[in-house]
Amino acid sequence: MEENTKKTVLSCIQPSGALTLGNYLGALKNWVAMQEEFDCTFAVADLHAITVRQDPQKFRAQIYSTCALLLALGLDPEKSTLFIQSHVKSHAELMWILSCYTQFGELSRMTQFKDKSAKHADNVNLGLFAYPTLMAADILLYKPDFVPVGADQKQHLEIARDIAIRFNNIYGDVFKVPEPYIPKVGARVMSLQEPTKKMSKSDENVNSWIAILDKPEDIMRKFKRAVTDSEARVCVGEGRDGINNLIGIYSAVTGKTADEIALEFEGKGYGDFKIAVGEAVVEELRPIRERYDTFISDKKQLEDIYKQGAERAFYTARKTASKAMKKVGFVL
Ligand code: ATP
Ligand code: LTN
Repeated sequence: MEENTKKTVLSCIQPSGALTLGNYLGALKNWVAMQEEFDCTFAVADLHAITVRQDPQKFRAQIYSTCALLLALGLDPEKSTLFIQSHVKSHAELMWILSCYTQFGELSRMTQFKDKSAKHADNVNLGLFAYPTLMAADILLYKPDFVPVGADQKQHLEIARDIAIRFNNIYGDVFKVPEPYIPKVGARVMSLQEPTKKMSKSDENVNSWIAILDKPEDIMRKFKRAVTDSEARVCVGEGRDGINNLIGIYSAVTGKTADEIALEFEGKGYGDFKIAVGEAVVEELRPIRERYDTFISDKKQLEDIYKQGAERAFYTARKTASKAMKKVGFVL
């Protein structure tokens, strides 16, 4: 009974590399918290990940690893639906339909497309361009009330909303128009080496990002090397990107406010502060790493979980995809 009254949530993450502290604080930590209050569906977006080249063996390992990590973080298959995107065929199916209701112009304006096509100039493929339409299909299939994403994905969510509204205007009430759910604290974690850029697992400089599964000594080393400024005062300030970022991370992990942090480190140098941030992050991630080891070593259990998840997801997705196709005029 209670289930029916809960608001619904949908989000996905790409298995495109080692997940970072940015992914964790900006997105995943929130997913875990949300499953208490909402009826949640979460997917590993493998279809999205092949918009850039993947080595098949590494890719397969990363898909398993992402599933195990989501479970280690605390996603509970009893409470939430957890599945692999490509296992539910409706995503690719609805994407094609929606692509006929997505305009070339609106996709051309996407910041991520501009960034990624500059970065992979030798492979500016149709999938990379159409990426937001697949994301719209992911979302609209499940009629969620909220879609938690980091700030960098807001533009894509806007397109999903625009497509839904456009489709509904023609065919009636088919899709729910979802709301973004962007966490306030730790919403954007920046690179430890170039703090004006977001922390990204595809950054070639490994010292610029922390992986959730990094060893404690690597985490400490990366924080000690983090770029700051010459002011040597632990407090938030305009243009002090490095220190602002470290304060943001410390705040997201400990729950302390920026003012409390400034007070705690009054009269102390950056060296002490960096060690404190490193230690707080190590302790936050330690239990996750331990649980990950258990999940990744039991393939059978992992398989049972994602297969059951796909069955549950397909039940909802199939209904929405069929409704959309019927409205367009397909013979079903
Ligand atoms: P890539 O570096 O390959 O572009 P990514 O690290 O941005 O990938 P995604 O799979 O695109 O990872 O993002 C997964 C989720 O994590 C998204 O909701 C995104 O907004 C969030 N996220 C990614 N990086 C950060 C960051 N530095 N700070 C906060 N949230 C982030
Ligand atoms: N593009 C997203 C991943 C993603 C997603 C989604 C997020 C794919 N489909 C649907 C929310 C809802 C990203 O985080 N890079």
